[in-house]
Amino acid sequence: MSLVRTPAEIDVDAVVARFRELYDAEPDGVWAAPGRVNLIGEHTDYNGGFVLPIALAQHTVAAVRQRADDTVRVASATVDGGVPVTVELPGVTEGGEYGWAAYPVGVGWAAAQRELPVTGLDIALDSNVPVGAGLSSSAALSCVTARAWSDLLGWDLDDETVADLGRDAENKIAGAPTGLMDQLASVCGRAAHAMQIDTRAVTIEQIPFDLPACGLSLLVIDSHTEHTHTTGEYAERRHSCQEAALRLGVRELRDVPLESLATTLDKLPPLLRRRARHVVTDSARVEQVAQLLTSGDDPRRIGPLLSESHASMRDDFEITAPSVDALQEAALAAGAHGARMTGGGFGGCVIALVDKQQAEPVAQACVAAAADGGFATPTVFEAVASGGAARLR
Ligand code: GAF
Repeated sequence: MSLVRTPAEIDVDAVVARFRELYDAEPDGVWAAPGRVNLIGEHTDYNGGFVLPIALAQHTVAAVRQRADDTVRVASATVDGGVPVTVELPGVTEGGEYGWAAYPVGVGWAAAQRELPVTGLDIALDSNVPVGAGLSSSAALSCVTARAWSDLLGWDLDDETVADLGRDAENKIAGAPTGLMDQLASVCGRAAHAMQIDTRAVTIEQIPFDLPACGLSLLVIDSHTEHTHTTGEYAERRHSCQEAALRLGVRELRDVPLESLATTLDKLPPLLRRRARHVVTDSARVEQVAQLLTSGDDPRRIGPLLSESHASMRDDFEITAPSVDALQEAALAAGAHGARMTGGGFGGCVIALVDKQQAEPVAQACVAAAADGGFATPTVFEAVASGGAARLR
């Protein structure tokens, strides 16, 4: 039996049927927004640097109806046994406790802050984006809500602002101090493309990324070591980067030149030196990977840069985990052209660039390595670069 498994599709009719059952009404429409994997450029987004994500085929689907009042009712097939959570929008404040509902209601809060017209919503959700795996299930949730609210109330926003509503929900209402990469990837994804994002300018270059056409696969190997960005480690890394920039007298680590990196970083104490070195070199690797992909070169050539990025996250930024390191090493030993952890870290997924025929042996090697190390059995699927948040019906 194959170890590389395609996650089950979301049954959109079933989401609509569930909406009718819960709210005794028809939804006004159905929207979807994807999770993402980041090819390279980790923890660079809140330093003004570059990132290179793709939107996944795995997504969150929302059947939504506009209400005449300020109440949001939101139910998910994947949490709380599908029971709706009810939140009154005028009572939503920074620092409030809303559990997972913080992501959808936070979007309403963020829209109100921008003085956009906001009403309540009834929402029924389902998702096949793995939760706690570093694949941006939270961005899929906030962005599907932002897209639906925007369409229903005619907000007429550009994609970057829709993504920013999702980021505000995550930062201010869910309490996770993230950058903007995940929400931009979820809103702006394009099939068979990767997005080179300049996170300072907030500009996106869509780069052709059609691996199947080159006989390649991008495997996502989920370690099942759960992570979250609402705990202290992510915030601590962000704080270290700000501290390093301050000591170096630059606005953000983006402004540290790569050419004189070693001498510039000598001014920092060892820990901050390592943190800054990761950010500056990983942002530079994004540009190198993007350059290789746009030059029409063989995409296999990006492999070593992916693996270098992993080493940098492991040794300098210290955000990998033993289970994740074991999977990365196993994938390389089994013939992957390159492999790295993707996402915020402290667990989550490894991505591995493999020749199509190596997909199964690499998956097998990862399962065996996890067993040897006493780690959870990983699950493996193939990442397919897909479209961003959109109305389905
Ligand atoms: C998480 C965050 F949400 C992103 O903004 C980014 O910082 C990423 O970790 C690390 O690259 O996904």
